[in-house]
Amino acid sequence: MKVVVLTGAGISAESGLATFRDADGLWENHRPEDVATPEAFAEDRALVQRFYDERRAVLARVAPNAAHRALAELENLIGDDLFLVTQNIDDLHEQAGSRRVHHMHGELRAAWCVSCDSRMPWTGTLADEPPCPRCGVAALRPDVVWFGEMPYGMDDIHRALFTCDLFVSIGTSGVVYPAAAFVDYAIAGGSDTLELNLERAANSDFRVSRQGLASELVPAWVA
Ligand code: BJW
Repeated sequence: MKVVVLTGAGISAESGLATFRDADGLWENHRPEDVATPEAFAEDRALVQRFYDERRAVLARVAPNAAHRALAELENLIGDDLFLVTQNIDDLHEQAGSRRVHHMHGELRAAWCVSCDSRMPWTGTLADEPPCPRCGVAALRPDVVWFGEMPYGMDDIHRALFTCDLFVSIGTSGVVYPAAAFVDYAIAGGSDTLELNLERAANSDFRVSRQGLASELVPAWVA
């Protein structure tokens, strides 16, 4: 049975990473739509770099939870029949042992040089605008996907969605596209659908929807 799992910020909430749209989701009074855009980066690079520097610092202090571990176990059980796609830019799936993770919104621990188009690991701070180690131009930005930009790996994701038997959405509010439409693509391809989330998401076309903590619902579903 081919399974596509989509995860969002809610799966990392119990590890201590703030979600975007829950009560504590604002950052210095900025909505995600204010800092996660190319326009915000063009207007105030320091503000946006600080937003990601702080999140990188928090990521260094947290660990995966039972939901991440259950998905790593699922990969051990069904191997390539699992297609795990995350909107999250943290690496908690990898830290839990998942080996194939599709980061459709990029990765917090990666930088992208918009001058020479190279990508590189990044664990330090970007706020001091270091030059690119490859081309020497100061044009590094977080390797993440902002509003108005094309998410990564969409061809592979669409293929997986249209050919899966089960689509499972975990810890996402279902308001950000294209991920919010994945449930519709899966239904169009004939797949069954399941939602595991604290509350019913905005895109509630799921055949089954269970409400609760990811750390409880996901291990129970995998077992
Ligand atoms: C728990 C829990 C616990 C809490 N247990 N659950 C109409 C159609 C198509 C596109 C658009 C459209 N209208 C507008 C657009 C464009 C735009 C968009 O969607 N805007 C919306 C605001 C309407 N989309 C884009 O621009 C995207 N690009 C694009 O569309 O390109 C064109 C294209 C067309 C066709 C195909 C392909 C491409 C790009 C979107 C990029 C989003 N980027 C961000 C930032 C990434 C970097 C970073 O992390 O800083 O991605 S914004 C932010 O939102 C981040 C997240 O990945 C994303 C989703 O958030 P998520 O994960 O759902 O978090 P929350 O906080 O919203 O929800 C958490 C949920 O967890 C809640 O439900 C809680 O209840 C739950 N929860 N604790 C279980 N313990």
